[in-house]
Amino acid sequence: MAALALLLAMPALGQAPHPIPHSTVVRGNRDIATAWLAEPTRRYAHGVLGDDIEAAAIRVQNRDGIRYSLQLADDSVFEDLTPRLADIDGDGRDEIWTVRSDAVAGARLEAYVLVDGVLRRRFATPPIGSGYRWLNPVGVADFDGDGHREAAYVQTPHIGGILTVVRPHGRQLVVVARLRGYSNHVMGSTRLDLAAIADLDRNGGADIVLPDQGRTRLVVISLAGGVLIERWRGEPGPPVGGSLTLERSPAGWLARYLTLDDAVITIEIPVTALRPLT
Ligand SMILES: [Ca+2]
Ligand SMILES: [Ca+2]
Ligand SMILES: [Ca+2]
Repeated sequence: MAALALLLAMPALGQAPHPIPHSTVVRGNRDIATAWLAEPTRRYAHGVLGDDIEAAAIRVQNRDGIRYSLQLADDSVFEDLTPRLADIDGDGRDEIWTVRSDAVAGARLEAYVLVDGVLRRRFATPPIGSGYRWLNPVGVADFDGDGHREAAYVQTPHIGGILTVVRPHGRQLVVVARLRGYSNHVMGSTRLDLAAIADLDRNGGADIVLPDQGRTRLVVISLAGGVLIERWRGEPGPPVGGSLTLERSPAGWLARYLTLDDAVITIEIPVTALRPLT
């Protein structure tokens, strides 16, 4: 277990945030105005995110301009670039979603909250179990349409990626379903956005669009009946490098992504081509 130290709770006084290299400040529309990863460290020599610098702290600014910081007091790091804000438990407050790793147990998905002036860990998955094993978050949504949100990520996207959906149970994030054979990251890249979420067939459950393990085909995956089901697989194309987005089209959806050379590729996903969920 990591020991956590609360360092700061003070007015920002107009100071600019200083996120770690290759990362940005994320902006929220609930209780948290901005959040970012700070305090660069080289103490975890993995280097899959563009350099060997990771973060030792999360910083948050609330709606009143008060800044909070949580610093990892052990040898773990936030092996991530820009945290994500989402409200998985529906209490109207965002959790700050990020990835924490160490050399013994590898990565785990974690969610932090700002409650009563304290920034603290609220939810976490168990670690992968081996050092230098990473995961890349996909997002938070109600994937099966039961009215409760889940979180999704790809475990070990470089070496046999396992799409994993988890849900809160107490302070734990417990596995709902897994499906192997997908990737949402290129080793060494600073781009983390190779997956997208939308309710493609409007059945109330958010669907996941992401590349297969070779990143040459897009697939559509849905959660139904407690299992992940691949419902569509596109034709092979230039490998996905990042910036996957979805927008509606007359026949269904257009998935757009950038290749590693920054070419823009557009793939149509007709709604009628999705395998029905029976
Ligand atoms: Ca919440
Ligand atoms: Ca759900
Ligand atoms: Ca759906």
